[in-house]
Amino acid sequence: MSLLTTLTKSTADTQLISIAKKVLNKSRISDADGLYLFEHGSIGFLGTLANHIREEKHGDKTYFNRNFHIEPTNVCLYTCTFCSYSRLIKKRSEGWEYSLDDILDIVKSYDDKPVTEVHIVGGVLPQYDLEFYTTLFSKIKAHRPDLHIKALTPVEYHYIFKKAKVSYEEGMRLIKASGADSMPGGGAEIFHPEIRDQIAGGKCSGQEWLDIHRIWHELGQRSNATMLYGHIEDYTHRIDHLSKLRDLQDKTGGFQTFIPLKFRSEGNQLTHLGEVSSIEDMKMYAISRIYLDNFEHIKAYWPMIGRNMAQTLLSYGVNDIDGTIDDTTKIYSMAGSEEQTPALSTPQLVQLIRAVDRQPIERDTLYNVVSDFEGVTFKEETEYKGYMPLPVSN
Ligand code: V47
Ligand code: SF4
Repeated sequence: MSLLTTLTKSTADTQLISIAKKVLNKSRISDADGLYLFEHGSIGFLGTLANHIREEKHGDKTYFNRNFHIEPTNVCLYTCTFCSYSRLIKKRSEGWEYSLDDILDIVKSYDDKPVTEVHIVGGVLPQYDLEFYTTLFSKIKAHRPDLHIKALTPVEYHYIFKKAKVSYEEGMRLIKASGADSMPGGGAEIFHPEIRDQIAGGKCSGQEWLDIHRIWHELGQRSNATMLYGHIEDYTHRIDHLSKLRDLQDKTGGFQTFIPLKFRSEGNQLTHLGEVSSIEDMKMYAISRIYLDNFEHIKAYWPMIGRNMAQTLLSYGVNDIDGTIDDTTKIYSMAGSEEQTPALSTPQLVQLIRAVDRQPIERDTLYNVVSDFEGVTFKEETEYKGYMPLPVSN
């Protein structure tokens, strides 16, 4: 039975079928189609379509990398209402503020480990300025040239360039020259000012976020994109966000991965909203895969969504689950994620992917294959056997 026949049997909705036909004919869906999918697409319908695209692009290949995070500080000038991690300047004694040497010591502590990427992102504070970061990146590169530096978001860049009185173009050139290799997808939240002003007021606008990524791409560099969903936005804001990303990607082709980030509600000013259901998560990932036809990869970041859900999402358009992490990020454990000490060894990640009949591929940040684990088995005691019990927190 063809996929279209299967889909036609699953719904009597002719508009859904006409969207499916576009997808199967590799035509782009419109914003109105995207909205229709959010409003009327069943989880079975969306999953089938998204999985078809995922398997056409990547087969069963599921990517991860060996990485660690450094969060220079959790003290922040801004007061994003969804953020559980930051401490206001007036309460800075409750947080941490690493010096340049502290950060270099963390990098050095990985000297004997086969990691390929360091992900650096944190709060915004005056002492972490353009000079601090260019010095930091050049010292990391001098110490370990093969370590890919994925660092900072337009939120930090906008702030440090303004403070240094340099244009975005000049600032990004200096950042590139100092050794930063790529930019993570954070700080995007929801671009639409109606929502952004309420949840992330004061930091860079949606347009500024897009401008900084465009300039970075024009310098020949790659980056990721995210969207924070499941709080006060509605489906029109989500489509507006996806549409702006798709337009920029048409112009530059510089985005590698799109990462939907589910709002986690513990310990922030939006706790009263609670969290959206797993069904809503599956829809969000599937529609991202269907709508973003010019993005090669869709990532489920397991420390945020939880490892079990990350496995499920591999059938809803996802083909990447980020990396080993090594318990080096606090952003999601502080926001109530299931993953309170996020760290998975390479054998555990391989087993997690194999447990749902997908093919694990270790990649570097730019998706070059490091290992396909063909014929590699791991010792019994390190195996990840499907749905592992989650750590219990008290
Ligand atoms: O920008 C903060 C989000 C982002 C919460 O590019 C929250 O490979 C949900 O962007 N609930 C930072 N989300 C993390 C990020 C990221 C993570 C992993 C990989 C990559 C990549 C990028 O985290 C922030 C914000 O959107 N965030 N608090 C919260 N309570
Ligand atoms: Fe600061 Fe980032 Fe938290 Fe906003 S999300 S308060 S910019 S650390």
